[in-house]
Amino acid sequence: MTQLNILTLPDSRLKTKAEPIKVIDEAVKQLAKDMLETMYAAPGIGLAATQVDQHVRLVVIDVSEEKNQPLVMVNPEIIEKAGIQTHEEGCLSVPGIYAKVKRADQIVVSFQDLEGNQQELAAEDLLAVCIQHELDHLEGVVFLDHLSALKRKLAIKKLARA
Ligand code: GNR
Ligand code: NI
Repeated sequence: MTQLNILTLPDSRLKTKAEPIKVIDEAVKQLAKDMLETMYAAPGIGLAATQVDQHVRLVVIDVSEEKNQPLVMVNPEIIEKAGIQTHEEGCLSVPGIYAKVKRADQIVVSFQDLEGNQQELAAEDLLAVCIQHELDHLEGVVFLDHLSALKRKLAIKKLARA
């Protein structure tokens, strides 16, 4: 069991843009495993490598009730988006803060699995929210960045008080 340290705001490393993964080697596989353990322990429904200070394009997700459907995405890219949904979001890197965010309702994401096979996944509802939230982290973006300046300011104040 390896639980990784999760960066929290206002840590500026959360603003780092992640680099593509060129080779899926043992280190990448170990990082994915450690990220899954860290996500389940948190607990959370997703985790991006950025949040554990590894600036590579790797995310792990499990939105299932039973926590038995891990998804590992290497170099994920959203290739289609449709509709709009509003969902209350939280983030392990922004503890204790929750806010409604508007995102696409249906997406198609293309990625490589840990065997290097190219995959495409169509997602909607919470899974689509989570994928978009995790891909944002790889760009150095957190959900607060989607809020109005006023709401963001209030959230950051609340975070600072805690
Ligand atoms: O655990 C998490 N829950 C969550 C709820 C609504 C929208 C997005 C998320 S992702 C979050 C874990 C996290 O911070 N991933 O980056
Ligand atoms: Ni997050």
